[in-house]
Amino acid sequence: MPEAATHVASGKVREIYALDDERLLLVASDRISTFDVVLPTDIPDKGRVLTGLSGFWFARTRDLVPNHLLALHADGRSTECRRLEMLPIECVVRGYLSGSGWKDYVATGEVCGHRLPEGLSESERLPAPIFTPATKAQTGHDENIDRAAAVELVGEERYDEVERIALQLYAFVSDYARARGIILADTKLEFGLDEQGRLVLGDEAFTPDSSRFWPADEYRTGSTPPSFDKQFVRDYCESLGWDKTAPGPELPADVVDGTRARYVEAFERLTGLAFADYVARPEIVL
Ligand code: PZK
Repeated sequence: MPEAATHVASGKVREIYALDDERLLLVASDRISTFDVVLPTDIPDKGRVLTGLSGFWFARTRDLVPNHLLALHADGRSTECRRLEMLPIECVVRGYLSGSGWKDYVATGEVCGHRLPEGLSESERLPAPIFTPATKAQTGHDENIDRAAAVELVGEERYDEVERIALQLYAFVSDYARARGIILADTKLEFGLDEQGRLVLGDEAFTPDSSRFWPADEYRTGSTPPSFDKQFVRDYCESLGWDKTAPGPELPADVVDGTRARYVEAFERLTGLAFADYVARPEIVL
């Protein structure tokens, strides 16, 4: 990292630094969170896998929407990005009924104002993907909101634009992943505006941390399908009877190795590239 870079923000597993007025440095760590708690044990190369996947999707979706990526650094885990004015909503697209979408459906029959058919099961594929915005909570959990609440935050024209673009992005990536045996159940996107007020895709995109990836051959409804990347960690944590409050448990070597292998497998299946080649030359994803 350059000496002069000043720290701007911390996510649970990522950091942002300012390079200058126009550019940010995003650094993806190897930290992993489960049940909303960051664990004390790193997963080697996790930050590289997420950075490489994000770059891969940014390169393949630029004709749908411009994105903030300026450069992928040789370390494979840090990127230079355009500084944007971020929109104050999380842009979630759901193709399957899971997580908070499932909870809201059970309670109300709706998700973010989308009335859904009766009798759907947990993890069921939706008749069509839906755009389900959420507020950006500073602390605690994002709150799902309906169209009217999101329009209050970004305006009607911008809302219609992010909904249309987010659904197009989901359709492109979910088709791509499905052809490689991976279901993209849902995904969270963040958009910003450039100096001209044009919509730009920011943050990370279509990574295991921002999306639910399920192995297609293990997919079933009626429960939560195994997570492509974090299932070993979740199973291990459940086996301990840990109460899911901080601090989380340290992970044994076999759980670390198995989880690292799952991240690398997700990268290789989705991109068709050898992860070792990415580590040697990160720009191959672009
Ligand atoms: C920005 N975040 C959330 C992400 C963190 C925090 N291109 C951009 N321009 C301006 N601001 C942001 C971005 C991006 N991306 C995103 N906070 C600010 C966030 C990753 C790590 F610590």
